[in-house]
Amino acid sequence: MAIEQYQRDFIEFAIANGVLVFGEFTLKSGRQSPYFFNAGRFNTGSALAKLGQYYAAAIHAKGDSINYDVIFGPAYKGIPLSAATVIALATGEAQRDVPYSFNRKEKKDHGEGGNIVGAPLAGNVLIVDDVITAGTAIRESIEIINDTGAKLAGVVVAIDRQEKGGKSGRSAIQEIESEYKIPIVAVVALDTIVEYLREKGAEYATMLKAMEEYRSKYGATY
Ligand code: OMP
Repeated sequence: MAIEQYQRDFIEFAIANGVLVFGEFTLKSGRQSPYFFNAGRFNTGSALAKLGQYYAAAIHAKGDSINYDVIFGPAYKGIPLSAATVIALATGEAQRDVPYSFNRKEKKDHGEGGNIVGAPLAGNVLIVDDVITAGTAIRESIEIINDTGAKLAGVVVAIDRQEKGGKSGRSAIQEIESEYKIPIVAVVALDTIVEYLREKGAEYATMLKAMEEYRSKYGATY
């Protein structure tokens, strides 16, 4: 599998910030994972600025296949990610000033009504989130968009863990793409990380072995 230079850079950037870590982790799905991607650790101005550029580049790389008017960041982790992405879209190569919004998790009964904060959810909405494992979080976000009557344009995440989604052996992303007929874009996937570790050789040999074992247990079959 070929790994692109920007993906290598992104993995190194995530490792350097303690975002991509190796060890033993229990996931939301209950699976025991040898790695974890904690986007909350991109917690400085410069890290967030750079992260936004990776998301913008991933969207840009898809060209016309993603047609979006608004970006939506699901609470909580999607909020800074969507803000960083629209800043990068406005100031970077795309030079596009895109409206964005996010949801509140709590119901609000005073002031500005509704659970959506920011730009109105109208037209084609692109969801920006952190990670897809079994797809539960993304399905919840998709429901929020569908409830508003806006159209879902697609989803962009930093990492696709390429794990089996439901009953089929396909990945959660593949299942959601075919169910909702939308594109899902990820900066990197499990395969990219495995390939990166392989390139690094002895330094990451133990992690590589654990990652390959995990992939054979929970990885999607294509
Ligand atoms: P699913 O809802 O199973 O797709 O899991 C995705 C969510 O799990 C993310 O939005 C995170 O809250 C969390 N998560 C991570 O942040 N990083 C990981 O590497 C793995 C998970 C996870 O628990 O699966």
